Amino acid sequence: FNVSRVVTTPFGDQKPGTSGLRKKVKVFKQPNYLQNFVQSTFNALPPQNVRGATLVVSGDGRYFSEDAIQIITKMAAGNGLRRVWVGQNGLLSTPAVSAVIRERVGVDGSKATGAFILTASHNPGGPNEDFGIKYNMENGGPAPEGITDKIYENTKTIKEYLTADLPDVDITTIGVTSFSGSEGQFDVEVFDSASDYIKLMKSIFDFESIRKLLSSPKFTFCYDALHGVAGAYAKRIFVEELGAQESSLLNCVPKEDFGGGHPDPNLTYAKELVARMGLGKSNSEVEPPEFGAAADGDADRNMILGKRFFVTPSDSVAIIAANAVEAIPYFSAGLKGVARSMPTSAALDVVAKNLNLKFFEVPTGWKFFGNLMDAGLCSVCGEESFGTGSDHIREKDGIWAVLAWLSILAYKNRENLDGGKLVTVEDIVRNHWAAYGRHYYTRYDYENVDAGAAKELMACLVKLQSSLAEVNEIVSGIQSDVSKVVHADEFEYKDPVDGSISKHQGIRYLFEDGSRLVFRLSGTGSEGATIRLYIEQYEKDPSKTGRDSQDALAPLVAVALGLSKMQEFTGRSAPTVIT
Ligand code: VG1
Ligand code: CO
Repeated sequence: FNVSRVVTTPFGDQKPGTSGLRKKVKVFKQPNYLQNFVQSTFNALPPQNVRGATLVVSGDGRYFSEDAIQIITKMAAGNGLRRVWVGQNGLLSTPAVSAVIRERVGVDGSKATGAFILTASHNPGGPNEDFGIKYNMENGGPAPEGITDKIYENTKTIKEYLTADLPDVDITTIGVTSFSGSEGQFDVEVFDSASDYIKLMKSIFDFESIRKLLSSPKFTFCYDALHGVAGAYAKRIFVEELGAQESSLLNCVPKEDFGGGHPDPNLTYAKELVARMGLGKSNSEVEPPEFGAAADGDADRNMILGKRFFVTPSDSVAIIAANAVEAIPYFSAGLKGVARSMPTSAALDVVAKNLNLKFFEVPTGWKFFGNLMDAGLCSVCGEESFGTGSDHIREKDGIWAVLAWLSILAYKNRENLDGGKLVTVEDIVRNHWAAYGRHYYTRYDYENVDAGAAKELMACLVKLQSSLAEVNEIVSGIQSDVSKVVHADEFEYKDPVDGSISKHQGIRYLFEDGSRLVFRLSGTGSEGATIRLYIEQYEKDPSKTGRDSQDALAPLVAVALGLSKMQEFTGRSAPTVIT
């Protein structure tokens, strides 16, 4: 093949957000748009991660993925990479990409040094929806801010990109295709999307005990992939490996437009699962399953449900941490530490304190957990946004979280499956609250708000922080019975491993009784601004941990809306999504 230099001009809007670059497909389809970002990434990497290197390219299979894979493959050859690895049909979940970078050995003994993950995660897909691209490093984790800043700088000055005149490669068939260029050979290796990931899961969990649980007539199960890439793993893992019934899988055929749905596993968007679990409005006579779970488009998120019961993601990570050592073989030697993102509830903090574990609070986004894990400081971590994971890889992992819950259930029921009453998901959560107290928690999202208005709202909240007296006057004017604000700031994080500092990571109002209000602007949207409001209240008294969460939080919600003048700034009387 021959390599050519193509002249291009910069786009001004290629700043990576919380998790890569996400834009409407129409934006990505502009001539040279994707190429500019890919070349800017190659130019930002150390030379040894480009020349002669092995790159993984795959994603959640959304619309435009196949085109992108062909474009990136040609550019990889043009930039002197030695080989590209592609999951069959271009499918790899985000956690599987992380596992493949860390664990996979190619047919010729090669190892990967990085990946382009093609996904916009939980954002809808299709010609009129979102596409996205993100670069992951040698450790299997998202590029740190040092690299993403450099990529962005490069996108502002780019003048040319390199590409090879290769034919399109067949990504549907497993095998290696070789090409020779003036500087040597270039290979494209298409491999099975699931086998490396399954091997890793088997090394972490006791599949035999989970199989026993899933095959017990007492235990019923349901998994909804929302037509995302989790479908490429669900049948192999839950049905073939663990013996679940095929009818327990919902929407497990990956589709490029997610069947027209919004592949976000929460109570609003995972409608079918929510109804099946008896949480919908129309309560059918069919008895709901004991356990239900869903994933997002790229399968790094998870929602865990019990029969007519919702587990908040903040509780989920705390409960996994509290039970990991007993229930999951990978952790049997103990946890190195635990971590959560700042807006995630403090349920994990209480577990860390009780079990005497190292604890870290990082900004939103998985990239901040990676350094802690690489340094051996953290085993289990999570975010309130339905992200849970561990140091087995450097991404959050939706199927891992389900297997973790199934392991806990299998462990708690190890003597009950043949006789005795099943310990349910709800039992596990209520027992956890009784032991550790409960963190009532909710998040309000105001999506696609005018960007200027959102900025102003945030600026006002920052300004207000200079006078706690004024804040408390406003608070007591709205609700006389909530506790006092004792501290307010903009969250700033100093990475304990490399000392790097991340500023402006969200506005916090901390109350005397441990309650918190947090305001952030989303960094994953593709249109306008999304304001996220996080509301949390701690209840230690076991007699008061059984309340309905929206009831319990109503006074704090009123304070948050009043303090931020939400309606005044955004014109919205209600959030788009409540989780
Ligand atoms: C959101 C979540 C954050 C998560 C990120 C990526 O970011 O809040 O917790 O890490 O999405 O998840 P933001 O900036 O919109 O709040 V995913 O599954 O979209 O890769
Ligand atoms: Co995701």
